[in-house]
Amino acid sequence: MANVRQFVTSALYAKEMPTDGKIELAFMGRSNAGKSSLINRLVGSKIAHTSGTPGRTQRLNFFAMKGWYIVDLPGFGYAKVSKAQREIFGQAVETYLTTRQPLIGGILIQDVRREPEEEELMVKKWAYDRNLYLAVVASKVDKLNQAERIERRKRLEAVYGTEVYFVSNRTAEGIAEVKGAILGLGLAI
Ligand SMILES: Nc1nc2c(ncn2[C@@H]2O[C@H](COP(=O)(O)OP(=O)(O)OP(=O)(O)O)[C@@H](O)[C@H]2O)c(=O)[nH]1
Ligand SMILES: [Mg+2]
Repeated sequence: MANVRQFVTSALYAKEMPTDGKIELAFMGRSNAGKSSLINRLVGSKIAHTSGTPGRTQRLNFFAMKGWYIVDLPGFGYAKVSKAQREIFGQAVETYLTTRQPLIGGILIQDVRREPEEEELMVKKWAYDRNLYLAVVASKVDKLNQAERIERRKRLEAVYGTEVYFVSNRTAEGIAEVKGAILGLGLAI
């Protein structure tokens, strides 16, 4: 199949987004959480730009999978871009998440060392309210030792009230499980 596992387009407004109606899964999370890195790991090649500078992804980036799209969203909670700019993409993301028809759910990525904050809990509420799929992924587990992982898993699963996938985009630990969850939706990568 042509154009699979490739960047397709970046968009802010619905009129710039794909019109073929194929299913979309949104990758969401705080800036620098590792959204783009996770996409690259799942796909097995560097299709999404990653950066040590938070706020790198400032538009909704669409990547074609086999019959569906990964949508890499701008990270929330990023303070260094201008307020006006933040409002523009914040509004665009909100409109996308609340109105987009092909969107079946999201992957919420957070740094395993952080506590979930208001935005993460809002994502959970969004999925619940819209009756959409949500998988929670804790990234950067390579930064923790075994005892810390056990403690963080307990904590994060209690806060989210659901299983949390523990991954390292550096070592690829846990990536197969996230891939399995996506495959379980009938979506092939
Ligand atoms: N050690 C470690 N570093 C990671 C991991 N995942 C991402 N990083 C690093 O964290 C930084 C941010 O990763 P990105 O994937 O660009 O994060 P993002 O969520 O897409 O960020 P924005 O596009 O700014 O919203 C980069 O320097 C990555 O190399 C991980 O699992 N382990
Ligand atoms: Mg990114």
